Amino acid sequence: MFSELECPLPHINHGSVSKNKAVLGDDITVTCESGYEISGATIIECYPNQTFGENIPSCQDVNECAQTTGGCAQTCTNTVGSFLCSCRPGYKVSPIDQTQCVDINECDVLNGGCDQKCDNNDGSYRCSCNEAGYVLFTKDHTSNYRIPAEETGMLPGDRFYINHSCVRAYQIIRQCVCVCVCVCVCVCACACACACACACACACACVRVRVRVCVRVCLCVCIRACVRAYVHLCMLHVFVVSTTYYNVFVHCLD
Ligand SMILES: [Ca+2]
Repeated sequence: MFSELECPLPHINHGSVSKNKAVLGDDITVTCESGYEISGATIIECYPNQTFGENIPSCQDVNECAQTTGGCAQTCTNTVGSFLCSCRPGYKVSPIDQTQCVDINECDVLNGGCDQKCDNNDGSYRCSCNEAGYVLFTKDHTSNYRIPAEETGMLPGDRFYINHSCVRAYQIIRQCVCVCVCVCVCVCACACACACACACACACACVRVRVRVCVRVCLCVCIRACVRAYVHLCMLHVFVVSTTYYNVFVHCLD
């Protein structure tokens, strides 16, 4: 009896062979696990030198994200032998279908970190201030409030949490200076009495700290003229000096 020449079966990482024994002339088929693809010949033969030759196939990882993003709705990450779907900030993987993403309602947890009002939206949320006299702290120095040196304003719990905190609105200081100038001019003529009355009223409208000077010149001119007229009345006197001529003269009276 001659023993058959056997070929030792190759070890294929992440793969397997179709037989548990191979003798001279046998063909075996190599298959890969899910998530891997074969590199090389699928079928190998047992040769007289009791090997399957030098070109033993191997199983290589399949990059599922390379095509159609692995079926992930948002982000696909390839792993060795598999892949993972993940979601952008503001979304989470759906518990029903792990390739899909659903919105996170941030307002459900600690009111989204908002001081006052929290509005959820698809992929995000928004804080706002609904109490009178308050505004949203959107950046350092909002309404004159400064972020302390030891904080960034970007973390929950910061004294002024950007886009979350509400601070009192900047107080507008109104300061107006009004100046009224009244000028009265009396013009009298002839020794008559003259009286002038002058009144000024100024109004300032200021925005924030601003000094606005309002000058109003009120010119009152009172002219009172007294005219004394002297009228000379003239009377014509005609006397008959003689019967032959007439003598005419003019006599003026006060
Ligand atoms: Ca949201």
